[in-house]
Amino acid sequence: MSRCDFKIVLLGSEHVGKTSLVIRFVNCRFNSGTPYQNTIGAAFCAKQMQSHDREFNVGIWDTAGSERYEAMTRMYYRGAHAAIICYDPASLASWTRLRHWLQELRTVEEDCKVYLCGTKKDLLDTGTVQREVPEDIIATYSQGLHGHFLTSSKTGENVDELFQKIVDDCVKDLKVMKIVEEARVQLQKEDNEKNKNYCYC
Ligand SMILES: Nc1nc2c(ncn2[C@@H]2O[C@H](COP(=O)(O)OP(=O)(O)O)[C@@H](O)[C@H]2O)c(=O)[nH]1
Ligand SMILES: [Mg+2]
Repeated sequence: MSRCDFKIVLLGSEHVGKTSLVIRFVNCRFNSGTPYQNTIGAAFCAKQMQSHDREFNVGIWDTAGSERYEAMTRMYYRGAHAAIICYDPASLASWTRLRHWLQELRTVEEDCKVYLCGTKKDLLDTGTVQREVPEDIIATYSQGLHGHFLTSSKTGENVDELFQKIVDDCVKDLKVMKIVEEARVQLQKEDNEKNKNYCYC
């Protein structure tokens, strides 16, 4: 059995740190000093995670964020259980754009759980950059959503916590879990069917 139980999609403007967040979470590393590489269309990766003493296969879609690929990005919202909408606290433009992603997402996947993620916390902590998005605005805006995390892909701070919260929330959601269980049963059936048709002689 290998299909993903949960689908998470990452949204947000170019350069806010979506790809770095996924790489930190999945591969536990940070590519500092390497030249910026725009994600083309979207990239997919998966990770095994635990919640409530059970194992889940989590699929993560990292989208491009560029307007050039927007029509394509919409394809990746479909069926998403959760979305992480990233912004850079030092970039007001990335915050303004966030509303757009939220509206887009809601038109395609009404029930999708939404998490805001302020990126590059290490740069704020060291005073390398100045905060442009006021904290009270973020707090007000996050109220109707499933959570807000301030992360650093460089240090790893709050990255695991963000993904763990998403999976824990999905596991607690009976509607989501019903679909997950049904998909697992279906997959098992298909596996059994394949094995039956296989000739061992
Ligand atoms: N210091 C620091 N730099 C980061 C962090 N996350 C991303 N970056 C840098 O920001 C730039 C854009 O990151 P990337 O993940 O490619 O952004 P994307 O376009 O949203 O996928 C890259 O130069 C990263 O090294 C972080 O947490 N801390
Ligand atoms: Mg990227």
